[in-house]
Amino acid sequence: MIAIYPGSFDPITLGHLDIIQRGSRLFTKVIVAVLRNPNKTPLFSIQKRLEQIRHSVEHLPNVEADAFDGLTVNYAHMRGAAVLLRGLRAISDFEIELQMAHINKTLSIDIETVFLATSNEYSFLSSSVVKEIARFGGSVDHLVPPHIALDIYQCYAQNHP
Ligand code: COD
Repeated sequence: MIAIYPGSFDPITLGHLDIIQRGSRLFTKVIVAVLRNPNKTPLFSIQKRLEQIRHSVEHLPNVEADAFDGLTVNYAHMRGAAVLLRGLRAISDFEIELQMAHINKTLSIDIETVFLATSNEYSFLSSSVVKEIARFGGSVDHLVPPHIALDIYQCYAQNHP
């Protein structure tokens, strides 16, 4: 069974990677799908995010990364996926995720959303937190893979010479 793991991944964190790694043991294939979102100004381009994800999942043969536009359920149909994989960190996630799962169900009855609870050590972790720490000069070495930490430091060094 193929699962889509959709998100912004700006950038991908160890919390996301934990969900991907665990998902890769449950499904025959996991497609990490990055939304091309014209309403957001990301830190990293789609190409860069795909590169970061691909480098981070090199050791997982049944995981791939791709970009998509429009509705996630349409993309899932196009890729032959029956599951949307999502991560849950806290009650605040639950409200948003439940609403999204219900909306997606109204759009496509045959696609199920499967939630994995965050691992304890990543329950506080988000891409926004990573960016905020780095923006104020803190270390993100314990929150993202080393190659992504370098990208982030480089990005903020360029923005704040
Ligand atoms: N531990 C566990 N899970 C985590 C962690 C962590 N530390 N950090 C993030 N996650 C989970 C999130 O809960 C989420 O499930 C997933 O990882 C991705 O997170 P993000 O923040 O990168 O991505 P989102 O949540 O902003 O992505 C939203 C979508 C792009 C999936 C959504 O907006 C979407 O489907 N848009 C397309 C339009 C559409 O289909 N709309 C209808 C549905 S609303």
